[in-house]
Amino acid sequence: MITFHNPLHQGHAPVHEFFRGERVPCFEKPERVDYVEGALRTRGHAMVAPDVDSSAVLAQVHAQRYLAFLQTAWQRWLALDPANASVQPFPSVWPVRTLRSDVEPDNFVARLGLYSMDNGTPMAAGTWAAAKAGADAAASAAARVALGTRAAFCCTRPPGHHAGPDFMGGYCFLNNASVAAQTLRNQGAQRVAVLDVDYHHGNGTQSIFYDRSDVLFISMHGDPRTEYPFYLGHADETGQGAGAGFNLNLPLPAGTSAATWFDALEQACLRTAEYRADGLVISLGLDAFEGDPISRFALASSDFTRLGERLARLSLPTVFVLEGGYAAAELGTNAVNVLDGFEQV
Ligand code: Q9C
Ligand code: ZN
Repeated sequence: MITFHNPLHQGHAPVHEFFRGERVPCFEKPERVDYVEGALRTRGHAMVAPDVDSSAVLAQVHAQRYLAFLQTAWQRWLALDPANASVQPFPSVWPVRTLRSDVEPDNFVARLGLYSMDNGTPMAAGTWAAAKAGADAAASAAARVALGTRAAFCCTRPPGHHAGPDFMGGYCFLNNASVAAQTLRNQGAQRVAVLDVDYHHGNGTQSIFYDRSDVLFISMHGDPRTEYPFYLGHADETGQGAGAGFNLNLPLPAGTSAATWFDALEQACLRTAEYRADGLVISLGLDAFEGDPISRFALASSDFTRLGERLARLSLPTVFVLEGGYAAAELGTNAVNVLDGFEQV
């Protein structure tokens, strides 16, 4: 399957994140994509550089002031103190209920809080460049599919599905799956389904399309009562306004078996067919894997082949976008199993 890779992903290499108050090494690390690229090469998949500038479509799915913040964040961080070059910025204050989010504070760390949902999304010097090149790869994959290629894979990090219209979170900065879906729409698709199979609810993608009927969002994920992102992803979130009925959440308890997971996938596929989608975006998180260090589903590597086979049977132009998955050494096998399963049907 033609794969658009991210030539700048290694520039996004924060060192640590927080876990229970302690600094721990980042789970979302460059080796993840190195493993996927290695497996793509070994198993004969073509890899090409992005050939589309996503700037215009980014402005359709993200707020302009958020994009401006992200693009200049590292410069502003260094302007506070040149020694910050070797320090990771983290937010420490957030505009929760009753506080104002319409006024951008001048203070950099306050602004970081305004544009963050958590303290789990560290930045580094190359974060903007990496995130932007990833969005370019997503736009490129979607544009290729819009031109008639059956399917394409956007192999990128940082991931995207937790990033909302105007905030980062969950290791995500720019919502690559939304960029892909919006690109399909811009290039002629009437109804695009986004199916998110990452272990974590795709809160950002849900929010971006929540009031729209031209993009159906479906997510199968760990129940937010116990799993990140905690504050979105319940079954009663079905869309609003014109988007009423075009959002489907399938939360599953932590510990859910592969058999039950595939029952949920069946529901997701039936809804996609009923919607009469003419384009499909898969938010391909691989953290439903039994070996994932921060997630609690139980898919085996062979189940990813089965996932690809089932998705192929939808017979839709399909864009795969890499999301999470933290069992780094197994990511290559699991990602390429999905693609090969898809292509074998
Ligand atoms: N220290 C994606 O899979 N919490 N994001 C991790 C472990 C955040 C996952 C806690 C999980 C975010 C794209
Ligand atoms: Zn995830």
